[in-house]
Amino acid sequence: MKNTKNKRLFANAKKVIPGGVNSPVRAFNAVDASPIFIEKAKGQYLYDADGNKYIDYCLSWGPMILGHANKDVLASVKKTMANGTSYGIPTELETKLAEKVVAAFDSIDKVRLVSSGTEAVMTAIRLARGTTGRDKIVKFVGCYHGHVDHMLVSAGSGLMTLGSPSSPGVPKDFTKHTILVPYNDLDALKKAFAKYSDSIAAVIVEPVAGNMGTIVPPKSFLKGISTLCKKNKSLLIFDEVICGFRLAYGGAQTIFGIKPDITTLGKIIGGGFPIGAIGGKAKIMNNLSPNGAVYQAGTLSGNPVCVSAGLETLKILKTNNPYPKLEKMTAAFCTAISETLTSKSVPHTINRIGSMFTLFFTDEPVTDFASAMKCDTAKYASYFRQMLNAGIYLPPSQFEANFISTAHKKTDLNKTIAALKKVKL
Ligand code: KE4
Repeated sequence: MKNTKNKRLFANAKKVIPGGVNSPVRAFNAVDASPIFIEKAKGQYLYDADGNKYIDYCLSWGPMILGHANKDVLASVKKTMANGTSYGIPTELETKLAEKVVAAFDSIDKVRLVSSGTEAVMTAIRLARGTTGRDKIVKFVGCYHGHVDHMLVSAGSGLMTLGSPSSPGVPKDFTKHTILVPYNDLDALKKAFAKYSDSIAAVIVEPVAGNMGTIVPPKSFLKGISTLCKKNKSLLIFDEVICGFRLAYGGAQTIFGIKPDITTLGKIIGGGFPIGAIGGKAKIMNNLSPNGAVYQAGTLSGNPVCVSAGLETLKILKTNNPYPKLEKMTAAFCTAISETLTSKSVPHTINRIGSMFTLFFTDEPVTDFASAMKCDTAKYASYFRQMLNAGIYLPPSQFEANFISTAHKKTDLNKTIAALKKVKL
């Protein structure tokens, strides 16, 4: 693959942007490569500055479930933009998007729109603390909920620890109320409740983890969290920023049949535009300002352009119900990936749910952060680079999820398997 212009653009970017990127993972450090710079994208394809074409399995980290530059989404955005792009004044469009989310999630009566998943999580946690009058938050090791200070915590030793900051710039005091528990470990969660029960405002969880790579927990894990929260009058927050409208039209909670108290959303509901959302029952959501005292605000919250893209995306998902086909296509694809690697005697495991999956280079099951960390990340990096050279764009980290869109065709998957057969691992 020609890479000269990509390299020049990266060198220029690094002069004026920290690390040359606006989000760290895009720098390709985890895969020991120099990033590509995209000039355009259409459907399942990306086209970089050197004219290389790629089949895209990262899909902007999840939002592009309909593929890039979907003609109906663009038409809807163009129509809205002709009337202006931001008013900072309510529009009916926001009500319509909230109505679609309410209709999709039994656990949601009301929705507040914001501009990113991080902002949604930040708001959800403040809302949980304001609603319960409690300070502690339980999160699971390996789950990522955006870069809000009190979620940037790293696990200490031991099964259940009070988080310590995982980033400079986060004062210890900001994480002293964050309790870390291993994912998929209900016993550790029980111990956390036993120790901190009446001070735990909420437990936040990715109902299907996407940030350790994909980890699909047993329903008993999620059910157990819900039971412990109810018993201790703590709130359950499902972070469905990835899962919402990805795994099903009603997200992971619809698949697992569990109703969280608060849900955070993002990515797909913006159709490729900046968005986030917090949803829950009215009795909780009404605590948000201006109804209630829990403050939250945003200049571009509910922006009509972003909302139009989200509305059209959800309309297409509801009308076409692509989920059974995405399930079938992705299942067959993962089987073919596994058969290919088995024929090459490459140790691996694949975790998948619907059109979300991760190929882990390990011979053990990946069920939590500790097992994910046993993966051969050097092998993943080599796999990434070789597949990139073959015109296949994968997430530039072992600890992310791959996605299939409604634009992907069988021929794309076959081309990908053909490229995988040639990879040397
Ligand atoms: P944003 O602030 O990036 O919109 O959303 C934060 C967030 C919250 N919750 C979950 C479960 C998430 O996965 C994310 C962000 N996802 C990452 C990729 N796994 C975004 C990619 C990046 O950081 O560049």
